[in-house]
Amino acid sequence: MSTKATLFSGMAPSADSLQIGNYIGALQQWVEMQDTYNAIFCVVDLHAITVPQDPKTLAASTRTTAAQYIAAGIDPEQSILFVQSHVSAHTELAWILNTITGFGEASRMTQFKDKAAKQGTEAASLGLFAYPTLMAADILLYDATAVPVGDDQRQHIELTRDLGGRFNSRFGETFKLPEAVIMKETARIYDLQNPEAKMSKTSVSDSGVIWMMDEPSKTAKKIKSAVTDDDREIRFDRGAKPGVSNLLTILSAFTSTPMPELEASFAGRGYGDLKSTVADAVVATFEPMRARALELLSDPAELDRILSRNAARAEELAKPKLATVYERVGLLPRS
Ligand code: AQP
Repeated sequence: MSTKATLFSGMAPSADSLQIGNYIGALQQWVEMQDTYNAIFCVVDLHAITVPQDPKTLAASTRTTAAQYIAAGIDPEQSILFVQSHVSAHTELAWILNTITGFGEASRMTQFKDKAAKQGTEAASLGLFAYPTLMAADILLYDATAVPVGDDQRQHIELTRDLGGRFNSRFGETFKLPEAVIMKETARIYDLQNPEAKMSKTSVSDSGVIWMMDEPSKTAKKIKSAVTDDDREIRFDRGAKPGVSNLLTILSAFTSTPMPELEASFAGRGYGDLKSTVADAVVATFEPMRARALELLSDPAELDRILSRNAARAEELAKPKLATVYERVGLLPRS
């Protein structure tokens, strides 16, 4: 690999399509960053099984997520694009990190508290509790210093830095420590029907979620039915006008137009006009991506070959790092 810094990021295949928030908050920016970094993009299937999931659909969702990365512009010849469970060093390093993570330290992770609360704390698994140490392993294995994530992941990057630093001071300099690259402030996208709640792959209602794999007519219909307010003015104000602000955020991301310019261009125009403009912009971007993803999915054997080749590339980097870790910890090498 070159002298470029390494970037690692991933998304969980927790649904049969990514949603527009995943695109604006992550994927769109990954594509912009892949030339600047040695970029590694992972479909984190082992993270997806930390909450109840359907084993009948996981493999298909994993393929679809990978196809969507490629369809959005991730180049699997240039960047490394692979499936987490194909490289066993991730779980092996996660175990080592578990042994140097404090129980109290892990208990402070707010995402665990949020996700556990969704299922009822008693039902939360040990895997969900250990999610942040697996994520730390994902990052530290590759000496990734750039980790583009949403603001909700900041605490996990801090933990990764703490664990990497702790390992280095106990066992000798082994890992580079990452910096979180937090995505733009405006990048958070909210549910179309409930614009106070973050849009999620696992949102309860389908009508509030714009899926990248939805048919264009369905996408347009959902946007045209988005909740707004009784006022008539089009301006960005998350507190007073969450629905309108959400639509403006989407339009700003899809047209690369700064918010004040966008607001000025809608002066005197109505909500119907705003919704049609947003729908056109989203459809224009997603329609060709959906077509490309469907094309890739029509030949699963070829897609699997791409993923397998890329897993080998990832493994080439991960294996020697894991061997160093085992040696530093004092594990007896297998002869
Ligand atoms: N609504 C959103 N707005 C902006 N960014 C978002 N991301 C997710 N939702 C939004 C970003 O997408 C990446 C996805 O990471 P993930 O799949 O590991 O999990 P997540 O953040 O929990 O995503 P979801 O869609 O909400 O999935 P579920 O429902 O499975 O929990 C991250 O970089 C995130 O910031």
